[in-house]
Amino acid sequence: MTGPVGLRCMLMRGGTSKGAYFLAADLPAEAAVRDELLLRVMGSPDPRQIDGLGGAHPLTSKVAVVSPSADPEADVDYLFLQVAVDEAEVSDRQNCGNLLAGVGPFAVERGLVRAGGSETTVRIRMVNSGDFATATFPTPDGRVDYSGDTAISGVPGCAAAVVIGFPPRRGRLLPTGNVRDTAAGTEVTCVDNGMPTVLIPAEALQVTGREDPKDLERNQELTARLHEIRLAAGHLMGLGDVTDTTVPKLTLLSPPRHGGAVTTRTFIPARVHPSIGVLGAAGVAAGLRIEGSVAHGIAALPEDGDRLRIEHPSGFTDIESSIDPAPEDGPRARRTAVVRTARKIFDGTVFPVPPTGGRS
Ligand code: NQM
Repeated sequence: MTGPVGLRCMLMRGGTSKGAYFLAADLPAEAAVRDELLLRVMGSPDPRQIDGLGGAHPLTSKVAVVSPSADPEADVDYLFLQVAVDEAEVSDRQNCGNLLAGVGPFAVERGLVRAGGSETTVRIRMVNSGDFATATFPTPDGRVDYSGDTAISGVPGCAAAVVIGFPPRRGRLLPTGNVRDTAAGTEVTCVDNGMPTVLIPAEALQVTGREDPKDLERNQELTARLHEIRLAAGHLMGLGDVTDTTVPKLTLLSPPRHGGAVTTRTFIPARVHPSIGVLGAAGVAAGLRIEGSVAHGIAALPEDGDRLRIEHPSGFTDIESSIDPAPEDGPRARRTAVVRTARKIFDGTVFPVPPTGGRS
Protein backbone atom coordinates (compact mmCIF):
# COMPACT_ATOMS: atom_id res chain seq x y z
CA MET A 1 0.00 0.00 0.00
CA THR A 2 1.46 3.39 -0.96
CA GLY A 3 0.81 6.50 1.11
CA PRO A 4 -1.43 9.22 -0.28
CA VAL A 5 0.17 12.09 -2.21
CA GLY A 6 -0.75 15.50 -0.84
CA LEU A 7 -0.71 18.99 -2.31
CA ARG A 8 -0.04 22.31 -0.61
CA CYS A 9 -3.30 24.21 -0.55
CA MET A 10 -4.98 27.11 1.22
CA LEU A 11 -8.75 27.19 1.63
CA MET A 12 -10.05 30.74 1.65
CA ARG A 13 -13.31 32.61 1.58
CA GLY A 14 -13.03 35.30 -1.06
CA GLY A 15 -15.98 37.68 -0.88
CA THR A 16 -19.14 35.55 -1.00
CA SER A 17 -17.38 32.53 -2.50
CA LYS A 18 -15.02 29.90 -1.15
CA GLY A 19 -12.21 28.15 -2.94
CA ALA A 20 -8.94 26.27 -2.90
CA TYR A 21 -5.91 28.48 -3.58
CA PHE A 22 -2.75 26.97 -5.04
CA LEU A 23 0.62 28.21 -6.19
CA ALA A 24 0.90 27.30 -9.87
CA ALA A 25 4.24 25.67 -9.02
CA ASP A 26 2.45 23.21 -6.71
CA LEU A 27 0.19 21.95 -9.52
CA PRO A 28 0.96 20.02 -12.72
CA ALA A 29 1.88 22.39 -15.56
CA GLU A 30 -0.21 20.60 -18.17
CA ALA A 31 -3.80 21.87 -18.06
CA ALA A 32 -5.50 18.50 -18.67
CA VAL A 33 -3.45 16.76 -15.93
CA ARG A 34 -4.02 19.69 -13.53
CA ASP A 35 -7.78 19.72 -14.15
CA GLU A 36 -8.13 15.97 -13.63
CA LEU A 37 -6.27 16.37 -10.32
CA LEU A 38 -8.47 19.33 -9.27
CA LEU A 39 -11.62 17.28 -9.85
CA ARG A 40 -10.27 14.78 -7.34
CA VAL A 41 -9.28 17.55 -4.93
CA MET A 42 -12.78 19.03 -4.98
CA GLY A 43 -14.62 15.66 -4.99
CA SER A 44 -16.28 16.10 -8.39
CA PRO A 45 -18.32 14.82 -10.01
CA ASP A 46 -20.69 14.24 -7.12
CA PRO A 47 -23.69 16.38 -6.14
CA ARG A 48 -22.43 16.43 -2.52
CA GLN A 49 -18.68 16.54 -3.31
CA ILE A 50 -18.51 14.36 -0.24
CA ASP A 51 -14.97 13.11 -0.85
CA GLY A 52 -13.31 16.47 -1.53
CA LEU A 53 -13.05 20.14 -0.59
CA GLY A 54 -16.00 21.32 -2.71
CA GLY A 55 -19.09 22.62 -0.95
CA ALA A 56 -21.74 21.20 -3.34
CA HIS A 57 -22.51 24.57 -4.97
CA PRO A 58 -20.80 26.42 -7.84
CA LEU A 59 -19.84 29.23 -5.43
CA THR A 60 -17.94 26.83 -3.18
CA SER A 61 -16.36 24.73 -5.92
CA LYS A 62 -13.74 27.15 -7.10
CA VAL A 63 -9.99 27.20 -7.54
CA ALA A 64 -7.46 30.05 -7.74
CA VAL A 65 -4.04 29.36 -9.22
CA VAL A 66 -1.51 32.08 -8.41
CA SER A 67 2.01 32.64 -9.72
CA PRO A 68 4.53 35.47 -10.05
CA SER A 69 3.67 37.59 -13.08
CA ALA A 70 5.98 38.23 -16.01
CA ASP A 71 3.87 41.29 -16.86
CA PRO A 72 5.53 44.52 -15.66
CA GLU A 73 2.07 45.87 -14.74
CA ALA A 74 1.35 43.02 -12.33
CA ASP A 75 2.87 41.36 -9.29
CA VAL A 76 0.99 38.10 -9.67
CA ASP A 77 -1.03 36.18 -12.22
CA TYR A 78 -4.37 34.75 -11.08
CA LEU A 79 -6.00 31.98 -13.04
CA PHE A 80 -9.54 31.15 -11.97
CA LEU A 81 -10.93 27.65 -12.50
CA GLN A 82 -14.58 26.74 -12.01
CA VAL A 83 -14.85 23.10 -10.98
CA ALA A 84 -18.28 21.70 -11.85
CA VAL A 85 -20.06 20.00 -8.96
CA ASP A 86 -21.78 17.04 -10.59
CA GLU A 87 -19.92 16.89 -13.88
CA ALA A 88 -16.27 16.08 -14.56
CA GLU A 89 -15.58 19.56 -15.88
CA VAL A 90 -13.12 22.30 -15.07
CA SER A 91 -13.51 25.58 -16.93
CA ASP A 92 -11.26 28.60 -17.38
CA ARG A 93 -13.84 30.45 -19.44
CA GLN A 94 -14.96 32.80 -16.71
CA ASN A 95 -13.38 35.05 -14.16
CA CYS A 96 -14.25 35.31 -10.49
CA GLY A 97 -14.13 38.67 -8.75
CA ASN A 98 -14.99 37.13 -5.39
CA LEU A 99 -12.05 34.70 -5.23
CA LEU A 100 -10.02 37.66 -6.50
CA ALA A 101 -10.41 39.14 -3.00
CA GLY A 102 -8.25 36.35 -1.56
CA VAL A 103 -5.51 36.49 -4.18
CA GLY A 104 -3.56 39.42 -2.68
CA PRO A 105 -3.55 38.00 0.86
CA PHE A 106 -2.60 34.56 -0.52
CA ALA A 107 0.29 36.10 -2.50
CA VAL A 108 1.62 37.68 0.70
CA GLU A 109 1.09 34.49 2.74
CA ARG A 110 3.07 32.48 0.19
CA GLY A 111 5.87 35.04 -0.08
CA LEU A 112 5.20 36.07 -3.69
CA VAL A 113 4.69 39.67 -2.58
CA ARG A 114 6.27 41.41 0.41
CA ALA A 115 3.90 43.16 2.76
CA GLY A 116 4.42 46.90 2.43
CA GLY A 117 3.70 48.67 5.71
CA SER A 118 0.33 48.91 7.43
CA GLU A 119 -1.40 47.97 4.19
CA THR A 120 -0.30 46.29 0.99
CA THR A 121 -1.49 46.71 -2.58
CA VAL A 122 -1.05 43.75 -4.90
CA ARG A 123 -1.33 44.22 -8.66
CA ILE A 124 -3.07 41.25 -10.20
CA ARG A 125 -3.33 40.08 -13.80
CA MET A 126 -6.47 38.03 -14.30
CA VAL A 127 -5.27 35.37 -16.71
CA ASN A 128 -8.76 34.32 -17.83
CA SER A 129 -9.57 37.68 -19.39
CA GLY A 130 -6.24 39.54 -19.52
CA ASP A 131 -7.76 42.24 -17.29
CA PHE A 132 -5.96 43.83 -14.36
CA ALA A 133 -7.00 44.57 -10.79
CA THR A 134 -5.46 45.89 -7.60
CA ALA A 135 -6.25 44.59 -4.13
CA THR A 136 -5.41 46.59 -0.99
CA PHE A 137 -5.65 45.06 2.49
CA PRO A 138 -4.17 45.49 5.98
CA THR A 139 -0.76 44.00 6.72
CA PRO A 140 0.33 45.36 10.09
CA ASP A 141 3.65 43.88 11.26
CA GLY A 142 4.27 42.50 7.79
CA ARG A 143 1.51 39.89 8.05
CA VAL A 144 -1.98 39.74 6.61
CA ASP A 145 -4.58 40.74 9.18
CA TYR A 146 -7.93 39.23 8.29
CA SER A 147 -9.79 40.76 11.22
CA GLY A 148 -11.71 44.01 10.86
CA ASP A 149 -15.14 45.54 11.02
CA THR A 150 -16.24 45.39 7.39
CA ALA A 151 -19.44 43.49 6.71
CA ILE A 152 -20.55 42.37 3.26
CA SER A 153 -24.01 41.06 2.46
CA GLY A 154 -24.06 37.29 2.21
CA VAL A 155 -21.29 36.67 4.80
CA PRO A 156 -22.03 36.53 8.52
CA GLY A 157 -19.85 38.67 10.77
CA CYS A 158 -17.08 41.08 9.86
CA ALA A 159 -13.54 40.95 8.53
CA ALA A 160 -10.83 43.23 7.17
CA ALA A 161 -11.70 45.13 4.00
CA VAL A 162 -10.06 44.15 0.75
CA VAL A 163 -10.45 47.13 -1.57
CA ILE A 164 -10.52 45.99 -5.18
CA GLY A 165 -10.00 48.38 -8.05
CA PHE A 166 -10.24 47.73 -11.78
CA PRO A 167 -8.55 50.16 -14.16
CA PRO A 168 -10.18 51.10 -17.49
CA ARG A 169 -10.87 47.97 -19.56
CA ARG A 170 -9.63 47.59 -23.08
CA GLY A 171 -12.59 45.44 -24.15
CA ARG A 172 -15.95 46.78 -25.30
CA LEU A 173 -18.77 47.06 -22.78
CA LEU A 174 -21.30 46.10 -25.44
CA PRO A 175 -19.95 42.93 -27.09
CA THR A 176 -22.75 42.82 -29.68
CA GLY A 177 -22.18 46.47 -30.63
CA ASN A 178 -25.82 47.21 -29.71
CA VAL A 179 -27.37 48.82 -26.67
CA ARG A 180 -30.32 46.45 -27.00
CA ASP A 181 -30.68 43.11 -28.77
CA THR A 182 -33.51 40.70 -29.19
CA ALA A 183 -32.57 37.26 -27.87
CA ALA A 184 -35.15 34.49 -28.33
CA GLY A 185 -37.88 37.12 -28.62
CA THR A 186 -36.88 39.08 -25.49
CA GLU A 187 -35.29 42.50 -25.45
CA VAL A 188 -31.99 42.39 -23.55
CA THR A 189 -28.77 44.33 -23.08
CA CYS A 190 -25.62 42.24 -23.39
CA VAL A 191 -22.78 43.71 -21.38
CA ASP A 192 -19.24 42.66 -20.52
CA ASN A 193 -17.39 44.46 -17.76
CA GLY A 194 -15.18 41.48 -16.95
CA MET A 195 -18.04 38.94 -16.92
CA PRO A 196 -20.29 38.49 -19.98
CA THR A 197 -23.79 39.16 -18.65
CA VAL A 198 -27.24 39.43 -20.21
CA LEU A 199 -29.46 42.04 -18.56
CA ILE A 200 -33.17 41.22 -18.77
CA PRO A 201 -36.14 43.14 -17.36
CA ALA A 202 -37.81 40.68 -14.96
CA GLU A 203 -41.22 41.92 -16.11
CA ALA A 204 -40.52 40.65 -19.65
CA LEU A 205 -40.44 37.12 -18.19
CA GLN A 206 -43.60 37.53 -16.09
CA VAL A 207 -41.76 37.47 -12.76
CA THR A 208 -41.32 40.28 -10.25
CA GLY A 209 -37.53 39.88 -9.93
CA ARG A 210 -37.93 39.85 -6.16
CA GLU A 211 -38.55 36.12 -5.81
CA ASP A 212 -36.54 33.83 -3.57
CA PRO A 213 -33.67 32.19 -5.53
CA LYS A 214 -35.07 28.70 -4.82
CA ASP A 215 -38.44 29.64 -6.30
CA LEU A 216 -36.77 30.99 -9.41
CA GLU A 217 -34.69 27.82 -9.80
CA ARG A 218 -37.86 25.72 -9.48
CA ASN A 219 -39.79 27.75 -12.09
CA GLN A 220 -39.40 25.46 -15.10
CA GLU A 221 -41.16 27.73 -17.56
CA LEU A 222 -38.81 30.57 -16.58
CA THR A 223 -35.61 28.51 -16.66
CA ALA A 224 -36.52 27.04 -20.07
CA ARG A 225 -37.06 30.53 -21.45
CA LEU A 226 -33.81 31.78 -19.89
CA HIS A 227 -31.97 28.87 -21.47
CA GLU A 228 -33.21 29.93 -24.92
CA ILE A 229 -32.28 33.56 -24.26
CA ARG A 230 -28.81 32.55 -23.08
CA LEU A 231 -28.11 30.39 -26.14
CA ALA A 232 -29.21 33.18 -28.48
CA ALA A 233 -27.31 35.86 -26.54
CA GLY A 234 -24.17 33.69 -26.49
CA HIS A 235 -24.11 33.71 -30.30
CA LEU A 236 -24.85 37.45 -30.43
CA MET A 237 -21.98 38.11 -27.99
CA GLY A 238 -19.53 36.12 -30.11
CA LEU A 239 -19.21 33.35 -27.51
CA GLY A 240 -20.45 30.62 -29.86
CA ASP A 241 -22.45 27.69 -28.50
CA VAL A 242 -22.71 28.34 -24.75
CA THR A 243 -24.74 25.22 -23.92
CA ASP A 244 -21.98 23.82 -21.72
CA THR A 245 -20.28 26.98 -20.52
CA THR A 246 -20.86 29.10 -17.42
CA VAL A 247 -20.94 32.41 -19.33
CA PRO A 248 -22.86 34.48 -20.15
CA LYS A 249 -24.63 34.96 -16.82
CA LEU A 250 -28.21 36.25 -16.80
CA THR A 251 -29.37 39.04 -14.52
CA LEU A 252 -33.05 39.88 -14.05
CA LEU A 253 -33.61 43.56 -13.31
CA SER A 254 -36.49 45.12 -11.42
CA PRO A 255 -36.97 48.44 -9.59
CA PRO A 256 -35.04 48.95 -6.33
CA ARG A 257 -36.92 48.24 -3.09
CA HIS A 258 -34.55 49.50 -0.42
CA GLY A 259 -33.18 52.78 -1.72
CA GLY A 260 -30.61 51.24 -4.07
CA ALA A 261 -30.32 51.58 -7.84
CA VAL A 262 -31.88 48.28 -8.93
CA THR A 263 -32.99 44.86 -7.70
CA THR A 264 -31.20 41.85 -9.22
CA ARG A 265 -31.52 38.10 -9.47
CA THR A 266 -28.56 36.49 -11.26
CA PHE A 267 -28.48 33.04 -12.84
CA ILE A 268 -24.87 31.72 -12.88
CA PRO A 269 -26.27 30.27 -15.14
CA ALA A 270 -28.30 27.36 -13.71
CA ARG A 271 -28.27 28.19 -10.00
CA VAL A 272 -29.42 31.58 -8.79
CA HIS A 273 -26.68 33.53 -7.03
CA PRO A 274 -27.55 34.08 -3.33
CA SER A 275 -26.13 37.61 -3.80
CA ILE A 276 -24.27 38.74 -6.95
CA GLY A 277 -20.74 38.24 -8.28
CA VAL A 278 -18.26 41.11 -8.22
CA LEU A 279 -17.77 41.28 -11.97
CA GLY A 280 -21.45 40.47 -12.42
CA ALA A 281 -22.20 43.57 -10.33
CA ALA A 282 -19.66 45.52 -12.38
CA GLY A 283 -21.58 44.57 -15.53
CA VAL A 284 -24.91 45.56 -14.01
CA ALA A 285 -23.50 48.89 -12.78
CA ALA A 286 -22.08 49.71 -16.19
CA GLY A 287 -25.24 48.54 -17.96
CA LEU A 288 -27.35 50.83 -15.79
CA ARG A 289 -25.25 53.78 -16.94
CA ILE A 290 -25.47 53.04 -20.68
CA GLU A 291 -28.00 55.33 -22.29
CA GLY A 292 -30.85 53.33 -23.82
CA SER A 293 -30.11 49.99 -22.11
CA VAL A 294 -32.98 47.80 -20.89
CA ALA A 295 -32.28 49.12 -17.38
CA HIS A 296 -33.79 52.45 -18.30
CA GLY A 297 -37.18 52.91 -16.75
CA ILE A 298 -36.31 50.24 -14.15
CA ALA A 299 -33.19 51.51 -12.38
CA ALA A 300 -32.90 54.61 -10.20
CA LEU A 301 -29.43 56.02 -10.77
CA PRO A 302 -27.95 58.30 -8.11
CA GLU A 303 -27.91 61.95 -9.20
CA ASP A 304 -24.14 62.25 -8.85
CA GLY A 305 -21.03 60.28 -8.00
CA ASP A 306 -19.81 56.91 -9.20
CA ARG A 307 -21.20 54.84 -6.33
CA LEU A 308 -24.38 52.88 -6.69
CA ARG A 309 -26.11 50.18 -4.70
CA ILE A 310 -27.15 46.92 -6.33
CA GLU A 311 -29.80 45.07 -4.38
CA HIS A 312 -29.75 41.27 -4.44
CA PRO A 313 -31.27 38.33 -2.52
CA SER A 314 -29.09 38.66 0.57
CA GLY A 315 -28.74 42.43 0.77
CA PHE A 316 -26.78 44.79 -1.43
CA THR A 317 -23.44 45.41 -3.09
CA ASP A 318 -22.10 48.96 -3.25
CA ILE A 319 -19.96 49.48 -6.30
CA GLU A 320 -18.22 52.44 -7.84
CA SER A 321 -18.42 52.48 -11.58
CA SER A 322 -17.86 55.04 -14.28
CA ILE A 323 -18.02 54.61 -18.01
CA ASP A 324 -16.85 56.54 -21.02
CA PRO A 325 -20.19 56.70 -22.84
CA ALA A 326 -19.22 57.53 -26.37
CA PRO A 327 -15.91 56.43 -27.86
CA GLU A 328 -16.29 55.66 -31.59
CA ASP A 329 -16.82 51.95 -31.13
CA GLY A 330 -19.20 52.15 -28.18
CA PRO A 331 -19.06 52.71 -24.41
CA ARG A 332 -16.13 51.49 -22.32
CA ALA A 333 -15.64 50.94 -18.60
CA ARG A 334 -13.51 53.65 -17.11
CA ARG A 335 -13.08 52.56 -13.52
CA THR A 336 -14.72 50.09 -11.17
CA ALA A 337 -14.09 49.64 -7.45
CA VAL A 338 -15.66 47.47 -4.80
CA VAL A 339 -15.00 46.47 -1.20
CA ARG A 340 -14.88 42.78 -0.31
CA THR A 341 -13.48 40.78 2.58
CA ALA A 342 -11.52 37.54 2.58
CA ARG A 343 -10.40 35.03 5.18
CA LYS A 344 -7.89 32.24 5.44
CA ILE A 345 -9.82 29.21 6.62
CA PHE A 346 -7.20 26.51 6.44
CA ASP A 347 -3.63 26.13 5.24
CA GLY A 348 -2.11 22.75 4.77
CA THR A 349 -2.00 19.66 2.63
CA VAL A 350 -4.97 18.37 0.68
CA PHE A 351 -5.15 14.72 -0.24
CA PRO A 352 -7.05 14.19 -3.50
CA VAL A 353 -9.10 11.06 -4.11
CA PRO A 354 -6.59 8.64 -5.69
CA PRO A 355 -6.83 8.30 -9.49
CA THR A 356 -8.06 4.75 -8.99
CA GLY A 357 -11.09 6.12 -7.16
CA GLY A 358 -9.74 4.56 -3.97
CA ARG A 359 -9.48 0.98 -5.26
CA SER A 360 -6.18 -0.64 -4.31
O1 NQM B 1 -18.91 37.89 -11.00
C1 NQM B 1 -20.20 33.72 -9.39
C2 NQM B 1 -19.04 34.63 -7.50
C3 NQM B 1 -19.25 34.52 -8.97
C4 NQM B 1 -18.40 35.24 -9.87
C5 NQM B 1 -20.49 33.43 -10.76
C6 NQM B 1 -17.89 36.51 -9.39
C7 NQM B 1 -17.92 37.67 -10.29
O2 NQM B 1 -19.85 35.22 -6.83
O3 NQM B 1 -16.93 38.40 -10.26
O4 NQM B 1 -17.39 36.65 -8.31
O5 NQM B 1 -21.01 34.31 -11.44
O6 NQM B 1 -20.26 32.29 -11.18
O7 NQM B 1 -18.05 34.11 -7.01
